[in-house]
Amino acid sequence: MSDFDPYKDRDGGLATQEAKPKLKRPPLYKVILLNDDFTPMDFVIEILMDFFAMSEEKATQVMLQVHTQGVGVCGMYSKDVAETKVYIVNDYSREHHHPLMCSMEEV
Ligand code: TYC
Repeated sequence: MSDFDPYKDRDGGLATQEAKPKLKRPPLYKVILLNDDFTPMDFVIEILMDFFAMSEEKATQVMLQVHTQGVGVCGMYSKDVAETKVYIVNDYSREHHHPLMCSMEEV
Protein backbone atom coordinates (compact mmCIF):
# COMPACT_ATOMS: atom_id res chain seq x y z
CA MET A 1 0.00 0.00 0.00
CA SER A 2 1.12 3.57 -0.69
CA ASP A 3 2.36 5.73 2.20
CA PHE A 4 0.67 8.76 0.70
CA ASP A 5 -1.87 10.21 3.11
CA PRO A 6 -3.81 13.02 1.43
CA TYR A 7 -4.86 14.45 4.85
CA LYS A 8 -1.36 14.80 6.18
CA ASP A 9 0.68 17.95 5.62
CA ARG A 10 -1.37 19.10 2.69
CA ASP A 11 0.24 22.52 3.00
CA GLY A 12 3.66 21.20 2.29
CA GLY A 13 5.05 22.90 5.39
CA LEU A 14 3.30 26.21 4.76
CA ALA A 15 1.56 27.68 7.81
CA THR A 16 -2.13 28.24 7.09
CA GLN A 17 -5.08 29.35 9.17
CA GLU A 18 -8.62 28.03 8.95
CA ALA A 19 -11.05 30.66 7.73
CA LYS A 20 -13.16 31.99 10.61
CA PRO A 21 -16.87 31.29 10.11
CA LYS A 22 -18.48 34.53 8.93
CA LEU A 23 -21.61 34.15 11.02
CA LYS A 24 -23.00 37.13 12.91
CA ARG A 25 -26.00 37.16 15.21
CA PRO A 26 -28.94 38.89 13.50
CA PRO A 27 -29.51 42.39 14.92
CA LEU A 28 -32.10 42.98 17.63
CA TYR A 29 -34.64 45.78 17.57
CA LYS A 30 -36.10 47.73 20.48
CA VAL A 31 -39.82 48.27 20.24
CA ILE A 32 -40.57 51.65 21.82
CA LEU A 33 -43.63 53.65 22.83
CA LEU A 34 -43.74 57.43 22.52
CA ASN A 35 -45.64 59.74 24.82
CA ASP A 36 -48.57 61.88 23.72
CA ASP A 37 -51.08 64.03 25.59
CA PHE A 38 -54.24 62.17 24.61
CA THR A 39 -53.96 58.38 24.91
CA PRO A 40 -55.44 57.27 28.26
CA MET A 41 -52.97 55.71 30.69
CA ASP A 42 -55.20 52.63 31.09
CA PHE A 43 -55.15 52.02 27.35
CA VAL A 44 -51.32 52.06 27.31
CA ILE A 45 -51.22 49.63 30.23
CA GLU A 46 -53.64 47.33 28.39
CA ILE A 47 -51.40 47.42 25.28
CA LEU A 48 -48.30 46.53 27.30
CA MET A 49 -50.07 43.64 29.04
CA ASP A 50 -51.81 42.24 25.95
CA PHE A 51 -49.12 42.66 23.26
CA PHE A 52 -45.94 42.51 25.36
CA ALA A 53 -47.00 39.99 28.01
CA MET A 54 -46.22 42.33 30.92
CA SER A 55 -47.73 42.03 34.38
CA GLU A 56 -49.98 44.93 35.40
CA GLU A 57 -47.22 46.20 37.70
CA LYS A 58 -44.52 46.14 35.00
CA ALA A 59 -46.90 47.66 32.42
CA THR A 60 -47.72 50.52 34.83
CA GLN A 61 -43.99 51.14 35.40
CA VAL A 62 -43.25 51.27 31.66
CA MET A 63 -46.30 53.47 30.95
CA LEU A 64 -45.17 55.93 33.65
CA GLN A 65 -41.63 55.90 32.24
CA VAL A 66 -43.02 56.88 28.83
CA HIS A 67 -45.35 59.46 30.39
CA THR A 68 -42.52 61.17 32.32
CA GLN A 69 -39.49 60.61 30.02
CA GLY A 70 -41.20 60.71 26.63
CA VAL A 71 -40.17 57.23 25.51
CA GLY A 72 -39.94 53.71 26.90
CA VAL A 73 -38.94 50.24 25.77
CA CYS A 74 -41.57 47.50 25.42
CA GLY A 75 -39.09 44.73 24.51
CA MET A 76 -36.33 43.55 22.15
CA TYR A 77 -37.06 41.32 19.18
CA SER A 78 -35.80 40.13 15.81
CA LYS A 79 -36.63 42.49 12.94
CA ASP A 80 -39.70 40.56 11.77
CA VAL A 81 -41.21 40.22 15.24
CA ALA A 82 -40.51 43.91 16.05
CA GLU A 83 -42.15 45.03 12.79
CA THR A 84 -45.22 42.94 13.53
CA LYS A 85 -45.53 44.29 17.10
CA VAL A 86 -45.24 47.89 15.86
CA TYR A 87 -47.87 47.22 13.21
CA ILE A 88 -50.42 45.62 15.52
CA VAL A 89 -50.00 48.23 18.28
CA ASN A 90 -50.43 51.16 15.87
CA ASP A 91 -53.33 49.44 14.11
CA TYR A 92 -55.08 48.66 17.42
CA SER A 93 -54.55 52.24 18.65
CA ARG A 94 -56.02 53.75 15.46
CA GLU A 95 -58.97 51.36 15.67
CA HIS A 96 -59.62 52.80 19.12
CA HIS A 97 -59.06 56.38 17.91
CA HIS A 98 -55.97 56.99 20.05
CA PRO A 99 -52.81 58.67 18.70
CA LEU A 100 -50.40 56.33 20.57
CA MET A 101 -47.21 55.86 18.57
CA CYS A 102 -45.19 52.64 18.62
CA SER A 103 -41.88 52.48 16.78
CA MET A 104 -38.65 50.44 16.60
CA GLU A 105 -34.90 51.06 16.51
CA GLU A 106 -31.93 48.79 15.97
CA VAL A 107 -30.10 48.01 19.21
N1 TYC B 1 -49.37 61.03 28.52
C1 TYC B 1 -50.59 60.26 28.50
C2 TYC B 1 -51.63 60.86 29.43
O1 TYC B 1 -51.29 61.72 30.22
C3 TYC B 1 -50.35 58.79 28.85
C4 TYC B 1 -49.46 58.08 27.89
C5 TYC B 1 -48.47 57.23 28.38
C6 TYC B 1 -49.62 58.22 26.53
C7 TYC B 1 -47.64 56.54 27.52
C8 TYC B 1 -48.79 57.53 25.64
O2 TYC B 1 -47.02 55.97 25.29
C9 TYC B 1 -47.81 56.68 26.15
N2 TYC B 1 -52.87 60.41 29.32
